Amino acid sequence: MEPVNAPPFVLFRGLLLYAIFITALESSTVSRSAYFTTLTNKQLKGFVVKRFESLGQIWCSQSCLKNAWCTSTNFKLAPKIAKSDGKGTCELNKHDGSAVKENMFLQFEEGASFSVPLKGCQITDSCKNGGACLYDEKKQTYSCKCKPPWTGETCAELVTCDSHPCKNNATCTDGVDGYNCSCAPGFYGTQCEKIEGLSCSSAYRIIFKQSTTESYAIKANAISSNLTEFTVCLFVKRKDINSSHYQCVYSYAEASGYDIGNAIYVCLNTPNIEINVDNRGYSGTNTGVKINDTMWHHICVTWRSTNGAWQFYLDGQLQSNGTGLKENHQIPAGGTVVIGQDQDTVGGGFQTADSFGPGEVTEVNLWSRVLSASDIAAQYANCHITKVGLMHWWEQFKDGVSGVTVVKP
Ligand SMILES: *[C@@H]1O[C@H](CO)[C@@H](O)[C@H](O)[C@H]1NC(C)=O
Ligand SMILES: *[C@@H]1O[C@H](CO)[C@@H](O)[C@H](O)[C@H]1NC(C)=O
Ligand SMILES: *[C@@H]1O[C@H](CO)[C@@H](O)[C@H](O)[C@H]1NC(C)=O
Ligand SMILES: *[C@@H]1O[C@H](CO)[C@@H](O)[C@H](O)[C@H]1NC(C)=O
Ligand SMILES: *[C@@H]1O[C@H](CO)[C@@H](O)[C@H](O)[C@H]1NC(C)=O
Ligand SMILES: *[C@@H]1O[C@H](CO)[C@@H](O)[C@H](O)[C@H]1NC(C)=O
Ligand SMILES: [Ca+2]
Repeated sequence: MEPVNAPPFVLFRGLLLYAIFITALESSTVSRSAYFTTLTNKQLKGFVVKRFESLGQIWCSQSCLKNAWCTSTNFKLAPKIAKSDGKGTCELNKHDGSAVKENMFLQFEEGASFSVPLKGCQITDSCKNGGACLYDEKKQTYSCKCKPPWTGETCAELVTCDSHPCKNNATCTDGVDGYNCSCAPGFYGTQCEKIEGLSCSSAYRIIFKQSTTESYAIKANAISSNLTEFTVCLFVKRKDINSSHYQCVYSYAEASGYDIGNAIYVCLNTPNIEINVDNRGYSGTNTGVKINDTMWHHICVTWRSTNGAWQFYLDGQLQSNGTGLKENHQIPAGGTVVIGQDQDTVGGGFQTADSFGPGEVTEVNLWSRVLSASDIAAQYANCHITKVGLMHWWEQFKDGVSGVTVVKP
Protein backbone atom coordinates (compact mmCIF):
# COMPACT_ATOMS: atom_id res chain seq x y z
CA MET A 1 0.00 0.00 0.00
CA GLU A 2 2.96 2.35 0.27
CA PRO A 3 3.80 4.24 -2.93
CA VAL A 4 0.56 5.93 -3.83
CA ASN A 5 1.50 8.41 -6.48
CA ALA A 6 4.60 10.18 -7.69
CA PRO A 7 3.85 13.73 -8.76
CA PRO A 8 5.76 15.24 -11.67
CA PHE A 9 9.27 16.50 -11.01
CA VAL A 10 9.79 20.24 -11.13
CA LEU A 11 13.16 21.41 -12.33
CA PHE A 12 14.30 24.78 -11.03
CA ARG A 13 17.90 25.95 -11.55
CA GLY A 14 19.25 22.48 -11.05
CA LEU A 15 17.29 22.16 -7.83
CA LEU A 16 14.72 19.45 -8.01
CA LEU A 17 11.73 19.71 -5.71
CA TYR A 18 9.23 16.93 -5.54
CA ALA A 19 6.77 15.44 -3.16
CA ILE A 20 5.98 11.96 -2.08
CA PHE A 21 2.71 10.95 -0.54
CA ILE A 22 2.59 7.98 1.72
CA THR A 23 -0.44 6.43 3.25
CA ALA A 24 0.35 4.64 6.44
CA LEU A 25 -2.62 3.46 8.45
CA GLU A 26 -1.46 3.87 12.00
CA SER A 27 -4.01 4.42 14.77
CA SER A 28 -5.67 7.78 14.14
CA THR A 29 -2.95 9.54 12.16
CA VAL A 30 -3.54 8.55 8.57
CA SER A 31 -2.16 10.16 5.47
CA ARG A 32 1.14 12.01 5.64
CA SER A 33 3.34 13.52 3.04
CA ALA A 34 6.94 14.60 2.88
CA TYR A 35 8.84 16.82 0.51
CA PHE A 36 12.37 16.41 -0.76
CA THR A 37 14.90 18.98 -1.86
CA THR A 38 17.24 17.47 -4.44
CA LEU A 39 20.58 18.48 -5.91
CA THR A 40 21.54 16.82 -9.19
CA ASN A 41 25.06 15.59 -10.00
CA LYS A 42 25.90 15.69 -6.32
CA GLN A 43 26.57 13.14 -3.65
CA LEU A 44 27.19 13.35 0.08
CA LYS A 45 30.28 11.39 1.08
CA GLY A 46 31.03 9.77 4.37
CA PHE A 47 27.65 9.30 6.05
CA VAL A 48 26.26 6.20 4.32
CA VAL A 49 24.55 3.76 6.66
CA LYS A 50 22.80 1.56 4.12
CA ARG A 51 23.37 0.90 0.41
CA PHE A 52 21.13 -1.16 -1.87
CA GLU A 53 19.80 -1.50 -5.41
CA SER A 54 16.53 0.38 -5.82
CA LEU A 55 13.80 0.58 -8.47
CA GLY A 56 14.20 4.34 -8.67
CA GLN A 57 14.63 7.66 -6.94
CA ILE A 58 11.11 7.58 -5.47
CA TRP A 59 11.69 4.17 -3.89
CA CYS A 60 14.98 5.34 -2.49
CA SER A 61 13.26 8.34 -0.88
CA GLN A 62 10.52 6.09 0.46
CA SER A 63 13.11 3.97 2.23
CA CYS A 64 14.56 7.08 3.85
CA LEU A 65 11.16 8.15 5.14
CA LYS A 66 10.61 4.73 6.66
CA ASN A 67 13.80 4.91 8.70
CA ALA A 68 13.70 7.43 11.50
CA TRP A 69 17.48 7.85 11.47
CA CYS A 70 17.72 8.59 7.74
CA THR A 71 18.49 12.26 7.08
CA SER A 72 19.27 12.23 3.34
CA THR A 73 19.82 10.00 0.31
CA ASN A 74 22.28 9.58 -2.57
CA PHE A 75 20.81 7.99 -5.62
CA LYS A 76 22.84 6.98 -8.64
CA LEU A 77 21.28 5.75 -11.86
CA ALA A 78 22.56 2.46 -13.22
CA PRO A 79 24.60 2.82 -16.46
CA LYS A 80 22.36 3.48 -19.50
CA ILE A 81 23.62 0.46 -21.44
CA ALA A 82 21.78 -1.94 -19.13
CA LYS A 83 18.32 -0.49 -19.94
CA SER A 84 18.06 0.71 -16.39
CA ASP A 85 14.47 2.12 -16.47
CA GLY A 86 15.34 4.48 -13.68
CA LYS A 87 16.84 1.82 -11.47
CA GLY A 88 19.95 2.56 -9.52
CA THR A 89 21.90 2.46 -6.30
CA CYS A 90 20.33 3.98 -3.22
CA GLU A 91 22.33 5.15 -0.22
CA LEU A 92 20.68 6.20 3.04
CA ASN A 93 22.71 8.71 5.05
CA LYS A 94 22.73 9.67 8.70
CA HIS A 95 24.20 13.02 9.78
CA ASP A 96 23.37 16.27 11.52
CA GLY A 97 22.46 19.52 9.79
CA SER A 98 26.02 20.84 9.63
CA ALA A 99 27.13 18.07 7.26
CA VAL A 100 24.97 19.55 4.52
CA LYS A 101 25.33 23.24 5.42
CA GLU A 102 29.11 23.25 5.24
CA ASN A 103 28.99 21.80 1.74
CA MET A 104 32.45 20.21 2.06
CA PHE A 105 31.05 16.68 2.04
CA LEU A 106 28.98 17.29 -1.08
CA GLN A 107 30.92 16.21 -4.14
CA PHE A 108 30.33 16.33 -7.85
CA GLU A 109 29.21 12.98 -9.22
CA GLU A 110 27.84 12.65 -12.74
CA GLY A 111 24.37 11.03 -12.77
CA ALA A 112 23.93 11.07 -9.01
CA SER A 113 21.42 13.06 -6.99
CA PHE A 114 21.41 14.07 -3.37
CA SER A 115 18.03 14.53 -1.59
CA VAL A 116 17.04 15.88 1.81
CA PRO A 117 13.53 15.13 3.07
CA LEU A 118 11.50 17.69 4.94
CA LYS A 119 9.58 15.73 7.49
CA GLY A 120 6.27 16.52 9.15
CA CYS A 121 6.01 20.03 10.50
CA GLN A 122 8.98 21.25 8.46
CA ILE A 123 6.66 21.32 5.49
CA THR A 124 5.29 24.83 5.33
CA ASP A 125 1.52 25.04 5.49
CA SER A 126 1.15 21.49 6.79
CA CYS A 127 -1.72 22.73 8.96
CA LYS A 128 -4.07 25.25 7.40
CA ASN A 129 -6.18 28.04 8.88
CA GLY A 130 -3.99 28.71 11.88
CA GLY A 131 -3.90 25.12 13.09
CA ALA A 132 -0.90 24.06 15.20
CA CYS A 133 1.37 21.31 13.88
CA LEU A 134 2.42 18.57 16.29
CA TYR A 135 5.22 16.23 15.29
CA ASP A 136 5.46 12.68 16.58
CA GLU A 137 9.17 11.89 16.62
CA LYS A 138 8.68 8.16 17.10
CA LYS A 139 6.12 7.56 14.36
CA GLN A 140 7.61 10.22 12.06
CA THR A 141 4.18 11.66 11.49
CA TYR A 142 2.53 14.94 12.23
CA SER A 143 -0.97 15.89 13.22
CA CYS A 144 -2.82 19.18 13.31
CA LYS A 145 -4.58 20.79 16.22
CA CYS A 146 -7.19 22.89 14.45
CA LYS A 147 -8.70 26.18 15.51
CA PRO A 148 -12.50 26.22 15.51
CA PRO A 149 -14.46 26.11 13.25
CA TRP A 150 -11.85 24.17 11.23
CA THR A 151 -11.32 20.44 11.33
CA GLY A 152 -9.85 17.60 9.28
CA GLU A 153 -6.31 16.31 9.01
CA THR A 154 -4.91 19.56 7.68
CA CYS A 155 -7.60 21.83 9.16
CA ALA A 156 -9.04 22.48 5.71
CA GLU A 157 -12.61 21.38 6.44
CA LEU A 158 -15.29 23.37 8.22
CA VAL A 159 -17.09 21.93 11.24
CA THR A 160 -20.83 21.81 10.79
CA CYS A 161 -23.66 21.44 13.28
CA ASP A 162 -23.82 17.72 12.40
CA SER A 163 -20.92 17.11 14.76
CA HIS A 164 -22.69 18.95 17.64
CA PRO A 165 -19.94 21.50 18.27
CA CYS A 166 -22.04 23.74 20.55
CA LYS A 167 -21.87 22.88 24.22
CA ASN A 168 -24.08 23.47 27.25
CA ASN A 169 -27.44 23.26 25.55
CA ALA A 170 -26.68 25.93 22.94
CA THR A 171 -28.50 26.24 19.60
CA CYS A 172 -26.39 25.57 16.50
CA THR A 173 -26.84 27.10 13.03
CA ASP A 174 -24.75 26.38 9.94
CA GLY A 175 -23.43 29.35 7.96
CA VAL A 176 -20.92 30.00 5.19
CA ASP A 177 -18.18 30.61 7.74
CA GLY A 178 -18.96 27.44 9.64
CA TYR A 179 -21.26 26.77 12.53
CA ASN A 180 -22.63 29.43 14.86
CA CYS A 181 -23.59 28.69 18.46
CA SER A 182 -26.24 30.66 20.23
CA CYS A 183 -25.51 30.12 23.92
CA ALA A 184 -27.95 29.37 26.71
CA PRO A 185 -27.97 31.96 29.51
CA GLY A 186 -24.84 31.80 31.66
CA PHE A 187 -22.55 30.50 28.89
CA TYR A 188 -20.32 32.13 26.29
CA GLY A 189 -17.44 31.37 23.88
CA THR A 190 -17.32 30.10 20.26
CA GLN A 191 -18.70 26.78 21.39
CA CYS A 192 -20.47 28.11 24.51
CA GLU A 193 -17.81 26.19 26.39
CA LYS A 194 -17.15 29.01 28.86
CA ILE A 195 -19.24 29.67 31.91
CA GLU A 196 -19.91 33.24 33.04
CA GLY A 197 -18.11 34.04 36.26
CA LEU A 198 -16.35 30.65 36.41
CA SER A 199 -12.72 30.42 35.36
CA CYS A 200 -12.69 26.62 35.84
CA SER A 201 -14.87 25.89 32.80
CA SER A 202 -13.10 22.67 31.91
CA ALA A 203 -13.63 20.86 35.22
CA TYR A 204 -16.71 18.72 35.83
CA ARG A 205 -19.50 20.31 37.86
CA ILE A 206 -22.01 18.71 40.15
CA ILE A 207 -25.57 19.96 40.21
CA PHE A 208 -27.74 19.72 43.32
CA LYS A 209 -31.35 19.88 42.15
CA GLN A 210 -32.73 20.69 45.58
CA SER A 211 -31.88 20.75 49.23
CA THR A 212 -32.10 17.10 50.30
CA THR A 213 -30.06 14.64 52.38
CA GLU A 214 -29.85 12.34 49.34
CA SER A 215 -27.52 14.60 47.32
CA TYR A 216 -23.80 14.77 48.03
CA ALA A 217 -20.25 13.83 47.02
CA ILE A 218 -18.16 11.93 49.56
CA LYS A 219 -14.55 10.92 50.07
CA ALA A 220 -13.31 8.81 52.99
CA ASN A 221 -9.72 9.11 54.25
CA ALA A 222 -9.57 12.50 52.64
CA ILE A 223 -6.84 13.90 54.89
CA SER A 224 -3.67 11.87 55.36
CA SER A 225 -1.90 13.77 58.15
CA ASN A 226 -2.94 15.93 61.11
CA LEU A 227 -3.37 19.55 60.10
CA THR A 228 -2.10 22.58 61.95
CA GLU A 229 -3.13 24.73 59.03
CA PHE A 230 -5.25 24.43 55.91
CA THR A 231 -6.90 26.20 53.00
CA VAL A 232 -10.14 24.96 51.49
CA CYS A 233 -11.38 26.51 48.23
CA LEU A 234 -14.39 25.88 46.03
CA PHE A 235 -16.58 27.40 43.33
CA VAL A 236 -20.28 27.57 44.12
CA LYS A 237 -23.43 28.83 42.46
CA ARG A 238 -26.77 29.12 44.27
CA LYS A 239 -29.98 28.72 42.37
CA ASP A 240 -32.55 29.77 44.97
CA ILE A 241 -31.34 32.63 47.10
CA ASN A 242 -34.62 32.63 49.05
CA SER A 243 -33.81 29.43 50.91
CA SER A 244 -33.63 30.35 54.57
CA HIS A 245 -31.67 27.46 56.12
CA TYR A 246 -28.00 26.50 56.41
CA GLN A 247 -26.44 25.48 53.12
CA CYS A 248 -23.36 23.45 53.97
CA VAL A 249 -21.14 23.08 50.91
CA TYR A 250 -18.17 21.48 52.67
CA SER A 251 -17.66 19.39 55.79
CA TYR A 252 -14.89 17.20 57.16
CA ALA A 253 -15.60 14.83 60.07
CA GLU A 254 -13.37 12.49 62.03
CA ALA A 255 -14.39 9.98 64.69
CA SER A 256 -12.38 10.95 67.75
CA GLY A 257 -14.58 13.17 69.89
CA TYR A 258 -16.84 14.38 67.10
CA ASP A 259 -20.19 12.86 68.02
CA ILE A 260 -21.98 15.92 66.78
CA GLY A 261 -20.25 18.10 64.31
CA ASN A 262 -17.30 18.49 62.11
CA ALA A 263 -13.59 19.09 62.22
CA ILE A 264 -14.12 21.66 59.43
CA TYR A 265 -17.23 23.10 57.80
CA VAL A 266 -18.18 25.87 55.38
CA CYS A 267 -21.90 26.69 55.28
CA LEU A 268 -23.66 29.45 53.33
CA ASN A 269 -26.75 31.33 54.31
CA THR A 270 -26.74 31.46 58.09
CA PRO A 271 -27.53 34.23 56.98
CA ASN A 272 -23.89 34.97 56.28
CA ILE A 273 -21.28 32.39 55.30
CA GLU A 274 -20.15 30.55 58.42
CA ILE A 275 -16.94 28.60 58.90
CA ASN A 276 -15.84 26.37 61.74
CA VAL A 277 -12.99 24.24 63.01
CA ASP A 278 -13.63 21.46 65.56
CA ASN A 279 -17.20 22.60 66.22
CA ARG A 280 -18.30 19.99 68.84
CA GLY A 281 -21.77 21.46 68.84
CA TYR A 282 -20.65 25.06 69.11
CA SER A 283 -21.72 27.49 66.46
CA GLY A 284 -19.18 28.73 63.98
CA THR A 285 -17.55 31.95 62.98
CA ASN A 286 -19.57 34.47 61.04
CA THR A 287 -17.52 35.70 58.08
CA GLY A 288 -19.86 38.64 57.57
CA VAL A 289 -20.04 37.76 53.85
CA LYS A 290 -23.11 36.51 52.04
CA ILE A 291 -23.94 35.16 48.61
CA ASN A 292 -27.28 36.63 47.67
CA ASP A 293 -27.24 36.19 43.88
CA THR A 294 -27.27 33.23 41.50
CA MET A 295 -23.84 33.85 39.94
CA TRP A 296 -20.75 31.67 40.30
CA HIS A 297 -18.55 32.60 43.27
CA HIS A 298 -15.15 31.46 44.47
CA ILE A 299 -14.68 30.88 48.19
CA CYS A 300 -11.48 30.19 50.12
CA VAL A 301 -11.11 29.68 53.86
CA THR A 302 -7.68 29.55 55.49
CA TRP A 303 -6.91 28.57 59.08
CA ARG A 304 -3.78 28.30 61.18
CA SER A 305 -3.41 26.70 64.61
CA THR A 306 -1.10 29.53 65.72
CA ASN A 307 -3.43 32.22 67.16
CA GLY A 308 -6.31 30.35 65.52
CA ALA A 309 -5.97 32.84 62.65
CA TRP A 310 -8.49 32.56 59.82
CA GLN A 311 -9.16 34.37 56.56
CA PHE A 312 -12.12 34.41 54.27
CA TYR A 313 -11.77 35.15 50.54
CA LEU A 314 -14.61 35.77 48.11
CA ASP A 315 -13.88 35.96 44.38
CA GLY A 316 -10.13 36.19 44.90
CA GLN A 317 -10.26 38.99 47.47
CA LEU A 318 -9.78 38.88 51.25
CA GLN A 319 -13.12 39.88 52.77
CA SER A 320 -12.69 39.18 56.46
CA ASN A 321 -10.23 37.65 58.92
CA GLY A 322 -9.80 37.04 62.61
CA THR A 323 -8.04 35.12 65.37
CA GLY A 324 -8.97 32.79 68.22
CA LEU A 325 -10.59 30.07 66.13
CA LYS A 326 -9.41 26.87 67.87
CA GLU A 327 -5.99 28.19 68.78
CA ASN A 328 -3.29 25.47 69.10
CA HIS A 329 -5.70 22.81 67.88
CA GLN A 330 -4.74 19.98 65.49
CA ILE A 331 -7.23 18.68 62.95
CA PRO A 332 -6.93 14.88 63.04
CA ALA A 333 -6.23 12.88 59.88
CA GLY A 334 -8.25 9.98 58.47
CA GLY A 335 -11.70 11.55 58.35
CA THR A 336 -14.35 11.93 55.67
CA VAL A 337 -15.16 14.91 53.45
CA VAL A 338 -18.74 15.44 52.30
CA ILE A 339 -19.66 18.08 49.73
CA GLY A 340 -23.20 19.39 49.99
CA GLN A 341 -23.94 18.22 53.57
CA ASP A 342 -23.02 18.85 57.17
CA GLN A 343 -22.06 15.61 58.97
CA ASP A 344 -23.46 14.76 62.38
CA THR A 345 -21.66 11.39 62.29
CA VAL A 346 -18.67 10.49 60.15
CA GLY A 347 -19.97 10.22 56.59
CA GLY A 348 -23.61 10.52 57.70
CA GLY A 349 -26.13 12.18 60.01
CA PHE A 350 -27.29 14.51 57.25
CA GLN A 351 -30.18 16.91 57.82
CA THR A 352 -32.21 18.72 55.15
CA ALA A 353 -31.96 21.89 57.22
CA ASP A 354 -28.17 21.87 56.65
CA SER A 355 -27.97 20.55 53.11
CA PHE A 356 -26.92 22.51 50.06
CA GLY A 357 -29.19 23.12 47.10
CA PRO A 358 -30.42 23.95 44.62
CA GLY A 359 -27.13 24.97 43.07
CA GLU A 360 -23.82 23.85 41.59
CA VAL A 361 -20.33 23.18 42.89
CA THR A 362 -16.97 22.58 41.24
CA GLU A 363 -13.21 22.43 42.00
CA VAL A 364 -13.38 21.75 45.73
CA ASN A 365 -9.80 21.37 46.94
CA LEU A 366 -7.96 21.35 50.27
CA TRP A 367 -4.32 22.20 51.01
CA SER A 368 -2.37 21.46 54.16
CA ARG A 369 -1.06 25.04 54.25
CA VAL A 370 -2.27 28.62 54.15
CA LEU A 371 -2.28 29.71 50.52
CA SER A 372 -1.06 33.20 49.70
CA ALA A 373 -3.39 35.93 48.51
CA SER A 374 -1.82 35.67 45.04
CA ASP A 375 -2.36 31.88 44.91
CA ILE A 376 -6.01 32.47 45.70
CA ALA A 377 -6.37 35.33 43.23
CA ALA A 378 -4.86 33.16 40.46
CA GLN A 379 -7.28 30.37 41.24
CA TYR A 380 -10.25 32.69 40.98
CA ALA A 381 -9.04 34.48 37.85
CA ASN A 382 -7.40 31.71 35.81
CA CYS A 383 -8.33 28.43 37.46
CA HIS A 384 -4.66 28.05 38.34
CA ILE A 385 -4.78 25.44 41.11
CA THR A 386 -1.44 25.08 42.85
CA LYS A 387 -0.33 21.51 43.54
CA VAL A 388 1.95 22.43 46.42
CA GLY A 389 0.48 20.99 49.61
CA LEU A 390 -2.68 19.76 47.88
CA MET A 391 -4.29 17.27 50.28
CA HIS A 392 -7.49 16.25 48.50
CA TRP A 393 -8.55 17.38 45.04
CA TRP A 394 -11.58 17.60 42.81
CA GLU A 395 -11.03 14.55 40.59
CA GLN A 396 -11.17 12.38 43.71
CA PHE A 397 -14.86 13.15 44.28
CA LYS A 398 -16.02 11.95 40.88
CA ASP A 399 -16.50 8.38 42.12
CA GLY A 400 -18.21 9.44 45.34
CA VAL A 401 -21.26 11.24 43.97
CA SER A 402 -24.83 10.36 44.94
CA GLY A 403 -28.17 11.93 44.00
CA VAL A 404 -26.56 14.70 41.97
CA THR A 405 -26.00 15.36 38.26
CA VAL A 406 -22.40 15.33 37.09
CA VAL A 407 -21.86 17.64 34.13
CA LYS A 408 -18.76 17.06 32.08
CA PRO A 409 -17.68 19.97 29.90
C1 LIG B 1 -31.82 22.21 27.21
O1 LIG B 1 -32.84 22.90 26.51
C2 LIG B 1 -34.07 22.23 26.46
C3 LIG B 1 -35.01 23.02 25.57
O2 LIG B 1 -34.90 24.40 25.81
C4 LIG B 1 -34.59 22.05 27.88
O3 LIG B 1 -35.80 21.34 27.86
C5 LIG B 1 -33.57 21.27 28.71
O4 LIG B 1 -33.98 21.16 30.04
C6 LIG B 1 -32.22 21.95 28.65
N1 LIG B 1 -31.24 21.13 29.31
C7 LIG B 1 -30.38 21.60 30.21
C8 LIG B 1 -29.41 20.63 30.78
O5 LIG B 1 -30.38 22.76 30.57
C1 LIG C 1 -24.05 34.04 14.68
O1 LIG C 1 -25.42 34.31 14.91
C2 LIG C 1 -25.65 35.56 15.53
C3 LIG C 1 -27.13 35.65 15.85
O2 LIG C 1 -27.92 35.20 14.80
C4 LIG C 1 -25.18 36.66 14.60
O3 LIG C 1 -25.37 37.93 15.21
C5 LIG C 1 -23.71 36.48 14.30
O4 LIG C 1 -23.26 37.41 13.39
C6 LIG C 1 -23.46 35.08 13.77
N1 LIG C 1 -22.01 34.90 13.68
C7 LIG C 1 -21.44 34.32 12.62
C8 LIG C 1 -19.94 34.17 12.70
O5 LIG C 1 -22.07 33.92 11.66
C1 LIG D 1 -37.31 35.00 45.94
O1 LIG D 1 -38.05 36.00 46.63
C2 LIG D 1 -38.30 37.15 45.85
C3 LIG D 1 -38.95 38.20 46.73
O2 LIG D 1 -39.69 37.60 47.78
C4 LIG D 1 -39.17 36.76 44.68
O3 LIG D 1 -39.42 37.89 43.86
C5 LIG D 1 -38.46 35.71 43.87
O4 LIG D 1 -39.27 35.23 42.80
C6 LIG D 1 -38.05 34.52 44.72
N1 LIG D 1 -37.22 33.64 43.93
C7 LIG D 1 -37.40 32.33 43.90
C8 LIG D 1 -36.45 31.55 43.05
O5 LIG D 1 -38.27 31.75 44.52
C1 LIG E 1 -26.29 41.20 48.71
O1 LIG E 1 -25.42 41.32 49.80
C2 LIG E 1 -24.59 42.44 49.77
C3 LIG E 1 -23.71 42.39 50.99
O2 LIG E 1 -23.02 41.18 51.05
C4 LIG E 1 -25.45 43.69 49.76
O3 LIG E 1 -24.61 44.83 49.63
C5 LIG E 1 -26.43 43.65 48.61
O4 LIG E 1 -27.31 44.75 48.67
C6 LIG E 1 -27.23 42.38 48.67
N1 LIG E 1 -28.10 42.29 47.52
C7 LIG E 1 -29.36 41.86 47.58
C8 LIG E 1 -30.10 41.81 46.29
O5 LIG E 1 -29.86 41.51 48.63
C1 LIG F 1 -6.54 40.88 58.78
O1 LIG F 1 -6.41 41.69 57.63
C2 LIG F 1 -5.79 42.92 57.90
C3 LIG F 1 -5.86 43.75 56.65
O2 LIG F 1 -5.35 43.03 55.55
C4 LIG F 1 -4.37 42.70 58.37
O3 LIG F 1 -3.76 43.92 58.69
C5 LIG F 1 -4.40 41.81 59.57
O4 LIG F 1 -3.07 41.47 59.94
C6 LIG F 1 -5.17 40.56 59.31
N1 LIG F 1 -5.29 39.77 60.50
C7 LIG F 1 -5.20 38.48 60.49
C8 LIG F 1 -5.36 37.83 61.81
O5 LIG F 1 -5.02 37.83 59.46
C1 LIG G 1 -2.84 13.24 65.21
O1 LIG G 1 -3.94 13.63 65.98
C2 LIG G 1 -4.44 12.60 66.81
C3 LIG G 1 -5.75 13.07 67.39
O2 LIG G 1 -5.66 14.38 67.87
C4 LIG G 1 -3.39 12.23 67.84
O3 LIG G 1 -3.86 11.17 68.65
C5 LIG G 1 -2.13 11.80 67.10
O4 LIG G 1 -1.10 11.57 68.04
C6 LIG G 1 -1.69 12.84 66.11
N1 LIG G 1 -0.61 12.30 65.31
C7 LIG G 1 0.51 12.95 65.08
C8 LIG G 1 1.52 12.25 64.22
O5 LIG G 1 0.73 14.05 65.55
CA1 LIG H 1 -26.29 18.87 61.20
